[in-house]
Amino acid sequence: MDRDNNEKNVTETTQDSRRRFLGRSAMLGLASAGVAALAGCKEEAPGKAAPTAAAVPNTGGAFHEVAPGQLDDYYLLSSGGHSGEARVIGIPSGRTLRRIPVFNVDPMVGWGITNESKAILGTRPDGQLKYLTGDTHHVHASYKDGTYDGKYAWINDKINSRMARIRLDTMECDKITEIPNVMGMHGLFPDKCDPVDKKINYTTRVFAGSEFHLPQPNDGRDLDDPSKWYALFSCLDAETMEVRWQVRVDGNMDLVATSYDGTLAGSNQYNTENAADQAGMMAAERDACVFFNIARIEAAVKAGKFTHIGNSKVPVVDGRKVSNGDPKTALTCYVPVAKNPHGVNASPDGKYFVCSGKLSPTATVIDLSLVTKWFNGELKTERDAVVAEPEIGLGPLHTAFDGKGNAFTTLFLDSQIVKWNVDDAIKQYKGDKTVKPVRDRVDVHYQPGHGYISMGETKEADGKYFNSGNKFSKDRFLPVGPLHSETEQLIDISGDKMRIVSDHTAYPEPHDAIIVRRDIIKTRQIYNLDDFPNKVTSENAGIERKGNKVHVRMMSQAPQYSLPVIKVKKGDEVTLTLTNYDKVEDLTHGCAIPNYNINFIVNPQETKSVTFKADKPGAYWIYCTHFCHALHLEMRSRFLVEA
Ligand code: K7E
Ligand code: RUQ
Ligand code: CUA
Ligand code: CA
Repeated sequence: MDRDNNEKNVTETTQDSRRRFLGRSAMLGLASAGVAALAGCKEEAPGKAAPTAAAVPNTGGAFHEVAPGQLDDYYLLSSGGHSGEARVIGIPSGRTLRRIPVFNVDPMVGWGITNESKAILGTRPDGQLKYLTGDTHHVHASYKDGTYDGKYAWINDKINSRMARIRLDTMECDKITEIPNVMGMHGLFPDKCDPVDKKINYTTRVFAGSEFHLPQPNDGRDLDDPSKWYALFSCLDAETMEVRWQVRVDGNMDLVATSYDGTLAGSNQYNTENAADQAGMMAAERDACVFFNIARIEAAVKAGKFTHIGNSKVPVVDGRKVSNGDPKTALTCYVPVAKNPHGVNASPDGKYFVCSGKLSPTATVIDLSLVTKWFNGELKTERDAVVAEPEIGLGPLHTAFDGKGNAFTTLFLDSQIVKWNVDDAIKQYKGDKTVKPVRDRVDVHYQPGHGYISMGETKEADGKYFNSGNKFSKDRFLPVGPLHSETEQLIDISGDKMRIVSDHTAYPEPHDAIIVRRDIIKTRQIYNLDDFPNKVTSENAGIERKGNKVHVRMMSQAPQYSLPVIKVKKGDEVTLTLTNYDKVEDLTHGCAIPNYNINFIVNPQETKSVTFKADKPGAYWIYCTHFCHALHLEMRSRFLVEA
């Protein structure tokens, strides 16, 4: 389908496009059915690494199908957009395995209801949650030796500028940090090793950009003078999640990428104009990718060359161009890239960052060794670090890599994924007119945002699957009212030609995700009783009163709670702590108290607590919400509130 046709697609009737796509998929169906019959259904042993591209036939076969009872090859860890959550999906099946509440409230888990989750989310002085909203876009996991170590993933909240961490052994959020002095915290990326101490070949920092510039401090000053506002780049400690330092920049920051050698982090900037309106943000012909020299920034912080903003204790160093004129001491380097870029991605060979043009039909390839040369005073201009700028199509957003020298970029306006060869793009940029970097294009349905490849953000990029996260599904699924599901399309990229192998629905609206080989993630089967300092034991179980504070300590073991009756007085402040003594994997119990807005689960050997005011006299049946036993419905306890 050519570009004109595609453009028209966006507005043509459902009837027309439906017919066209039925035709297409019928052909695809025939092709794959034939080869599937010859090749049989390919299955892999659990824990085995994905097969190499050479072993996978390009022209069909059902290798992406996961038969009943079979396990997926990969975990896809996805953001959930303004649902505020994270999601875990099996690839290639597309089956949803888990939804992880992060910035949202989730009554299934009790996230935002239990004391433990409220402590992570943050509360106001009256004990209510500080925020009820979140907007997650980017998920990236911790590294060791240039690949995932399966320990953590980080996810952003663009609305309230928070960074959350998810433990990958329990798939639960364990820390959230609100970043000071920034708004629109969007891109994030962990580092992959230390720039100075080469023994640290794993993640110890997480970087965050910020999209919106602000009066500093944002306390009501300078409201009418946006020219004084600015944005900050932040570095968090991967373990403590504390903000270590911030860098003041010119312009804004969108997404973030890091180099494999730990020396550089970079962020694409679409508002180098520092404009406060849309026309202003599109004024310049070129914007930039700003690079941060991590070792120099940390040396500057150590040497005390920083300031503070308002009440924040975080050291802030100056990364503006005016203060960084000499490359040999500069903390930042602004490499000009095509207009209003969206996305910056690091190639798995460690050599390049690619920024997409968004308002330019090009991708800009930056050679990291040349950025380092610039910082050493050995490169004439920042722009000389650009080694290619191939024309790839309209509305390029995000780029992923197959580990075989090819880049795959989502084209939002063209509704396509374009595959292009990085080395050929570089040759073309040098003047070789015979090479054509673009290798293949495939229509996706429709308007792709993020695209990502199995293990594509690691040195183990395996070039097997590309997931296209499409922003509009239009006619792909049964209509469900004015709000449509989104489409996630899985594309087999193991051969020369891309091939869409399945459509999956997505509840709006996931943005970025990563696809992690399943042998990397090792989840716990049950919790450890002793990890919970407030665990209930046979010694402390029961009801303890101190004035009008009542502490109820209860245990659960299928199909019973340890206390059949709990009696309190109206006006008491009740804390209910529940420890699940079941040891069987997945033998979870729920705990709901009607009319009191209490609902949470306790997994095997886990402890959780809730605190609330017993302000309604009467009898309330505490009941188990999570089907646990043949006598699950009988698993109840009387909560009696005396008038
Ligand atoms: Cu990563 Cu959606 Cu936040 Cu692009 S952004 S699509
Ligand atoms: S009852 S196992 Cu809730 Cu209809 Cu069901
Ligand atoms: Cu315990 Cu259901
Ligand atoms: Ca711009």
